[in-house]
Amino acid sequence: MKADHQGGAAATRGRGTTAAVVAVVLATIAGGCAQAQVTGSIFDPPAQPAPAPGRSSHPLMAPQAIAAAEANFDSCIAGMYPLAQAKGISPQAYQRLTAGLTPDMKIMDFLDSQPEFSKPIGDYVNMLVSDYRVKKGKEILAQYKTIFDAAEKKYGVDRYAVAAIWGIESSYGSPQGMGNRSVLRSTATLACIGRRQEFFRDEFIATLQILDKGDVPADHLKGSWAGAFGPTQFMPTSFQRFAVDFDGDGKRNVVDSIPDIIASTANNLKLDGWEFGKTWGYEVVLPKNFDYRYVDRSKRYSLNQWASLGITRPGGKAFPRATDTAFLLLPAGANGPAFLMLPNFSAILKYNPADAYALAIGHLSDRLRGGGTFAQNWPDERALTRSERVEMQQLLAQRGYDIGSVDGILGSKTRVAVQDFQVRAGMLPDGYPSVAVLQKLRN
Ligand SMILES: [Ca+2]
Repeated sequence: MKADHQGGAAATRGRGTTAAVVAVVLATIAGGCAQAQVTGSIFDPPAQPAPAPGRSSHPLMAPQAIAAAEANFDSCIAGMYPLAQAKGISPQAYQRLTAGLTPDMKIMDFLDSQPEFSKPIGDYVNMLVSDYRVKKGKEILAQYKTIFDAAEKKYGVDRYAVAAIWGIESSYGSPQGMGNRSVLRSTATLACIGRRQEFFRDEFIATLQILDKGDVPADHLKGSWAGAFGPTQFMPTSFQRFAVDFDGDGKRNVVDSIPDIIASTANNLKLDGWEFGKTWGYEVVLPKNFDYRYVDRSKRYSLNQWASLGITRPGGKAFPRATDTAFLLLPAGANGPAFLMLPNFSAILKYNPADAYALAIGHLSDRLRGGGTFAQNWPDERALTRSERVEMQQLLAQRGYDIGSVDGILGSKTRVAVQDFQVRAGMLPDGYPSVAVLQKLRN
């Protein structure tokens, strides 16, 4: 699904409620992905005090701007009709579907919240790949075996990956995981108020199309504050691109129809580049004195080449298909597990561009297939808080590094800068923005 990260807690795709905290950390600390999609449920921060609107410095989030947009809501909705018309929605349908719509102002708090998450990344992965999800996922795979058989055959996507997405996104359709806000109201609100209006106009129109066609009954079209819905948390525009009718009733109902849910999610992964018969990645062990400058996702080598650098799998297992290319990822830095990531990891990242989230999906898929837990332990050290991430960027910028904008989102530029700084400071250059690196930068 498309990515559209604008920074801030509220802007990452990532959809299950249990995962609430994950995507922030993942996208900002470990992920470093320049883009991530807004989907919201992951960011409904139930334990967080709601921040005051206007906490970000964006002019459209200023209290006066929000109040003015709220007052203008009806005419904003009316003004979007041409966009709907271009998608074949009649004036009558538009009138009917938008009648009585009011903005959900609570969403502005979510949109602008920037919670401080500093749990270690391993905690998030462990939280996501819970014993419950492993057990429930195996049950789901057995219960819907014939559907998984058919979808796997048609779309060429590993059933365990589809089942893992289902599990990570919503704990297999738990009401809490799916969110309970009207998708139409949420997307209408975000299309007219706040700093993401342009992005959400498309989501709003896509939502109207779903309702106009009757793919999902209106009272079932509920989801996260940002409009992700159903057990695998489709955004409305992603639904339009990827959803399929797999039970043959003429509706693409990714909320109520198990065949449609499974096949649509498989179709999404397929169109995002899933290669059938291959895995997403391998946990690997690095040799002593490894040159950590290879930890760079732009360095893609064959598994053979990686093996020639002394990289092995835990237990000494061989790499199947040694010509597959992969990049080396150390999600928690040199003190944590290492992985060689294959192209299917990138396909999962398109579903949710947060490393730990994608790692959780990959790992859960392995667990569902019967695999074990990771061989290496996650380090106990905490991740940087948001203010520390900002400070790290400021300190790097002061030393002349180009780290992009100072926004607390540690992307690839920051990682490269950290790596270079580590080399100069005599540290292991794993590119990981650790507390130790920050302390060294302060000196
Ligand atoms: Ca259907």
